[in-house]
Amino acid sequence: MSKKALLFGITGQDGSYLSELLLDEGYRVVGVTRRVSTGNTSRISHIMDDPSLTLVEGDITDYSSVLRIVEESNPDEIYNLAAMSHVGTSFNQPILSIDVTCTGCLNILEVLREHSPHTRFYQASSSEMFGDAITERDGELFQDENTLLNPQSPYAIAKLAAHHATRLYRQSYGLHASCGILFNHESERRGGRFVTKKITKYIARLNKHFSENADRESAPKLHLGNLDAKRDWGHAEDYVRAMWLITQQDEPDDYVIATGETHSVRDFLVEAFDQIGIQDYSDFVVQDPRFMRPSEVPYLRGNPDKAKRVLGWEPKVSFAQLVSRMIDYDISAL
Ligand code: NAP
Ligand code: G4F
Repeated sequence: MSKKALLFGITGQDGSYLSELLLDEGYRVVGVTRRVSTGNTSRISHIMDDPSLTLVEGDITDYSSVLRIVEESNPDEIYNLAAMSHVGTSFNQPILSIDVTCTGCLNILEVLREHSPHTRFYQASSSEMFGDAITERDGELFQDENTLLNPQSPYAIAKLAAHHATRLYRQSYGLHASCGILFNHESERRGGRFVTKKITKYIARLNKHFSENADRESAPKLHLGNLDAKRDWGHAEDYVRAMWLITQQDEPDDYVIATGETHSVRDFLVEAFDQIGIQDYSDFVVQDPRFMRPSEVPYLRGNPDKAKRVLGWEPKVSFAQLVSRMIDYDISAL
C-alpha cells in the first residue's frame, strides 16, 4: 500500500513542489485548500487531475477542521507548510500571523497527540527565527542548529513558538515530529511580493520596455526597501527534497537547510540587471520607505553541514542559476 501524505499549504510555492515530489515517489497526497473568493490553486493546476491527489477544504486556524481532515485522511505523514509567510506584512497583521503560523501548528500537534500519534510530522521552521543572532567560528559568520534564536518580527516570533512546540511534543509525547530550519528559497513560483520575485518580474517588464524600442527616461522604476540585507538564497525544488528526507529519518530531529552562501539584495539586483545587459541599475531603482521594516534581519548565511552529513542533502541550483531561471520564466510569462 502506498504511503499517504497530508499537506497544509499545498497551494503555496513549497506545497506545489513538494506535491510533485511526493506524487513522483508514489504517495497518495491530500492537500488542504482554503475557501477564498478568487482562485488560489494556480500553482497546482498542472497536477490537479492526478488520481493520487485529493484536495479538501479547511483552515489551519480552525481546530475542528484540522481534526476532521486528519481523522478522515489518516495520513502516514503531515507536512505543515501553511503560514502567513510575508515578514513585512506580519508587522501590520501580528495577531493573524500568530494565529495562522503558531496556533495553526499547535492545532495539528494537539490532533496528533490525541488522535494520531503514529503520523510523522514536518514543521516548516524558518531562518527568520535567528533574527540578528550570528555564530562566529574560525573567521566565518553563519547560523546553524546551535545558534541563538532571537526573532525580529511577529512572523519570526510565531515561527519560533511553533518550532519549540514541535520539539516539546517530540520530547514529551514521543511524536515523530521534525523541523526544517529553512533559509530563503525562491523559484519561478515565488509569490510576487518577496524581493527576488519583485526584482525578476520588474526585469521582465524592463526587458519588454527596451525590446519595444522605448527610451530610458520612460522606463518604469522599481521601488524597494533595504538593499543591504543579506540572505542565503536557494531554489525551492532543492529545499522540498530536504523536507522529505527529514521526514524519512528513523529519529525525528531539527536541521538547517541552506546553501552556505550569502548575497545582499544589492548583489541580487546586480546579477538580475546583468542578465539583460545593464551594468548599472541606479537609474532604475528607487529606495522607498514604504518597504523598510520596523526591525530588520541583517545577515543570514546557513551552515548546512548536519543536513549534508545525516541526510546526504546538497543543493543543486546555484545563485546565478536561480536568478536566471526566475528571469527566464518571468520574461516568457509576459
Ligand atoms: P507561501 O507560498 O506563502 O504559501 C503559504 C501557504 O500557506 C499557502 O498555501 C497558503 O494558502 C497557506 N495558508 C495560509 N494561511 C492559511 C490558513 N489559515 N489555513 C490553511 N492554509 C493557509 O509560502 P512558501 O514560500 O511556500 O513557504 C512554505 C512554508 O515554509 C511557510 O510556512 C513559510 O513560512 C515557510 N518558510 C518559507 C521559506 C521561504 O524562503 N520560502 C523559508 C523558511 C520557511 P493560500 O494559497 O490560500 O494563501
Ligand atoms: O523577500 P523577503 O520579503 O524575504 P524574508 O523577509 O527574508 O522572508 C522570507 O524568507 C524567510 C526565511 O529566512 C521565510 F521564513 C519567510 O517566510 C520568507 O519566505 O525579504 C528579503 C530581504 C529583507 O531584508 C527585506 O527587508 O529583502 C529586503 N527587501 C528590500 N526591499 C524587500 C524589499 N523585501 C520585500 N519583500 N520587498 C521589498 O521591496
